[in-house]
Amino acid sequence: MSEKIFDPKGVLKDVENKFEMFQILNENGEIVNEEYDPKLSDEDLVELMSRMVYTRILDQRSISLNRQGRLGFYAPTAGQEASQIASHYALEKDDWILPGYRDVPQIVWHGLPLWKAFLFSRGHFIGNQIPEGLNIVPPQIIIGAQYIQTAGVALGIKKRGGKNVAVTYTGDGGSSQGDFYEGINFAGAFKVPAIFFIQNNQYAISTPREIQTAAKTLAQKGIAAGIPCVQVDGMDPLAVYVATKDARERAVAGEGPTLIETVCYRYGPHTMSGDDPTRYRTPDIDNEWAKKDPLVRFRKYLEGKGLWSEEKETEVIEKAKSDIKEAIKKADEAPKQKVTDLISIMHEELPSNLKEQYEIYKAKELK
Ligand SMILES: Cc1ncc(C[n+]2csc(CCOP(=O)(O)OP(=O)(O)O)c2C)c(N)n1
Repeated sequence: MSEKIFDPKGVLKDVENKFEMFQILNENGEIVNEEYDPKLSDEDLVELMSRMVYTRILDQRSISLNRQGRLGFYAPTAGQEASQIASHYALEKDDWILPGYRDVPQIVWHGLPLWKAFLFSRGHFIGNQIPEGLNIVPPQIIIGAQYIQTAGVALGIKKRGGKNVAVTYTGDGGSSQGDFYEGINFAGAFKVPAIFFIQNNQYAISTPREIQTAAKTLAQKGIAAGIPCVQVDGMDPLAVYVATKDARERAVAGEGPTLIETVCYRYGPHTMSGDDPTRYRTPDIDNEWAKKDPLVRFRKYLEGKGLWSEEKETEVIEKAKSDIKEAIKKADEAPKQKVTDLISIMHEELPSNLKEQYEIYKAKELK
């Protein structure tokens, strides 16, 4: 028995001190945690790096297309490639992904055609029509809502005896929402196969992580829900991959959900809708995080193994650019959306009030 049975402060301290950031590959591209090296095949290492480079280009091009007025809503992803792409790399095709608005790369790598992702950005309903057979839910805009939906999807998987998992992502800000707590609590209580990510990119728009919550880590929030939880270096693709793979294996084995905090950084603005990051962070902070860049450390690691070169990187960049060019062209060919489309795609049979409105708009559109 512990010596002190009344020690609320000590209990908190004990719990918080348990959380150490899990890392395998350091900033210099060196393995620092041999025991957990997933020993991925050369093919996997190259594929993972290729996907991260491709995604960085997709981000750069999306920003520039947005500035040209050719895309609409866009939330930049640079800096979060390890968190997004390496977590996705540990999943299987039949796993369900319930993304937030910044998590478009994961659903693109899960099979969503790029031209549809561009239409999502434009607010076109076709962008939210996920092709049959893809286990993807359209990106959530309401902060945290995807957490409760994920608990529900995972419960469905469990009831059907599925061997897949439901995976979701929110941000550091999202982990302050009621939906966040409800989602992890429900998932824990029903022991459902879910993986919950908090991508702690340090800011919720302009609110820094330090004033978001009194909790020392965001991972520890899993403790109250009684679910396994871990804080991972979100700039380290190998650590993110291993944590995800482990969570997935336990979920599929019937051991329930896991909460993973990936400590990362968003290099760009919150969205392209007008916030100015220089108002809430300094170039020094930016520079500190640039040194941790997931692409830089993974490139060093792969170059050390003779698996990566400038030519290979150029090849990936050119492929990304040509795919993007083709996809934006295809997005441009989508029919202009009409009010009647928005009404009719929501209901198999229209309620009488909408039927009335449908007729009014139909008549207008025929003019
Ligand atoms: C319920 C709700 N409240 C407020 C907003 C407005 N809003 C959009 S993004 C955002 C910040 C989210 O930050 P975080 O969860 O850290 O995710 P990040 O954008 O950094 O990925 C807020 C408050 C919203 N979309 N939904």
